[in-house]
Amino acid sequence: MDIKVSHETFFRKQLLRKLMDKTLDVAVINNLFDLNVLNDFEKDLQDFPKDLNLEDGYFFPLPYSSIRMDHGNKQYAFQAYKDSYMNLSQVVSTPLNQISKRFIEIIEREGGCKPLLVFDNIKLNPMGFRVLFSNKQGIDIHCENAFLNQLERKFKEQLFEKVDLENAISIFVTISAPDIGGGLTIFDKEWESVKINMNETSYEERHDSEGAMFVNRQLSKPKRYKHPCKTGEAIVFRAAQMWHGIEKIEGSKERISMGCFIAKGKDGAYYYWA
Ligand SMILES: O=C(O)CCC(=O)C(=O)O
Repeated sequence: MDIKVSHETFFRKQLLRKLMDKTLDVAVINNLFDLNVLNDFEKDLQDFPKDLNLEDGYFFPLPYSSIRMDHGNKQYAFQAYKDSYMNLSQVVSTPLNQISKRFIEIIEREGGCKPLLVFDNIKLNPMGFRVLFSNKQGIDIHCENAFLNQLERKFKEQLFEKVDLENAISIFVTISAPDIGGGLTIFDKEWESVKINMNETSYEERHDSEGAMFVNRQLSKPKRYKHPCKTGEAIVFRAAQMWHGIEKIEGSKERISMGCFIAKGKDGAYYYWA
């Protein structure tokens, strides 16, 4: 399978439609953000809660894929998710929040998307930040569906009731690129035919950009689409289905990105969450 890529100047609803129809796999949007609004947020990072600590970086608020069975009962899982978002929305005036507000405006106005999860009528900021450490391994090779077997059951049911979760799209914008590395690799392997659960893979497999994860399971060596990391650029792609990863970060700078997921609702509207 050839990976279908387009280069765009704007984020549009029509683009989402093509990704959802699978007539397109990846869209790169040049300079989605005015680079000036990207300045001056790095010092804020100190104050933000590091909700999901990983070996190679941290995410905040908690991404949906981390609301696992080990969060205990339903109430606790929702509470963890909600608290994490409430913490972020309290730091309203920082540059990081300005950036996410601008991003949300783009997603809602240009993409016609609505927030998926509203708690107690409070519209929380459905945008996730991902900070990847320098000289570390980036983000594991995964597809979002490969976490579904670990999701807290009720939380998962709620998502499935509302949207076509298994065909969700990811959009992320790089707000600070590292000196070297941090590019996105997408493989020509899809969840529909390659169902490997994340908790059945090794760290080494998840960081082998040649595709050991597939070859070790008697699948063909994958074809890849690689896109370098560039500040201000956004990438929109079929993340729930297509296996992908973020390559090793080199040099002295962290890689910082911000993003969310978008899926078609059972009512035909597009919804976003992080
Ligand atoms: O670089 C990012 O922010 C995330 C890339 C990714 O793994 C995703 O969008 O699913």
